[in-house]
Amino acid sequence: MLKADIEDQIADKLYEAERHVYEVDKFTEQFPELNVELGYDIQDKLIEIKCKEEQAKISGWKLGLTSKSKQEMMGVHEPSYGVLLDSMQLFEGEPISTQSLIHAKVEPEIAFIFNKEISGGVISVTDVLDATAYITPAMEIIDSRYRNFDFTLPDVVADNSSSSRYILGERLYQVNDVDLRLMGMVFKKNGEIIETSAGASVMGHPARAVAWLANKLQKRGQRIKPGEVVLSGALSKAFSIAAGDHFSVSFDGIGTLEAAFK
Ligand code: OOG
Repeated sequence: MLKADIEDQIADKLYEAERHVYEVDKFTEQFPELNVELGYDIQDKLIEIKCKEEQAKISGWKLGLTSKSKQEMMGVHEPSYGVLLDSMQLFEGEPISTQSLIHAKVEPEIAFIFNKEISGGVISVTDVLDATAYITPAMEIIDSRYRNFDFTLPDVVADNSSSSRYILGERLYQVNDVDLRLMGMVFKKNGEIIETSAGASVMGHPARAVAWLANKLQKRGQRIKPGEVVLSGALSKAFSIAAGDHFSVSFDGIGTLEAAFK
């Protein structure tokens, strides 16, 4: 077992790496006993530090590694989740500075916004859809604190599943008006199509990924609360960002979201 003070040290090292914009080596090499559950304990500690130091509040959750292309890209074969803080949210139309990012990448996602609590028993896709107030296009900016994005599942979980920033569309859509599985997606970089996909690339149905999250959270005594947002995971692989890049994601039926980097 890892000692609590080692968990504190890992959380601290990840926080400092983000704050001072540098990479660290994955911790499972030094501590082979670091497993996924301990990874989530470290994630909790990291979030506690960030909330305190940045006066931030939890705004929601993100899923990671929910699509085959992301799992293959990262060599990890199970999803993970992380916490979103209000300090991570950026807004469309404001160019995003890459200066405080280590080696960021961007991913197209579908965001769910909840108006009911999801809890009790085994949570299903229907429970998730019933509690969803709105959906909207999203982009997540991930920025692993690990050297060359090289990690195992416990490492990435400890690092809050590589969370860095997120942007949500500002038009909200009713979840019942669309078929999330068949919803087509076109992702463009600097005007060129770099990826096409559909909702079903995320665990067969993006709401299935959210149900997976809700069940996991329940086991750890946490839950998705009304008003919170959930990013349901990338529909494609992640793309590196450089200053001057412009990305846009369009989803069938729910519009386009754009992000410019400087
Ligand atoms: C882990 C986070 C991946 C997604 O949607 O698949 C993720 C990573 O690849 O660094 O957020």
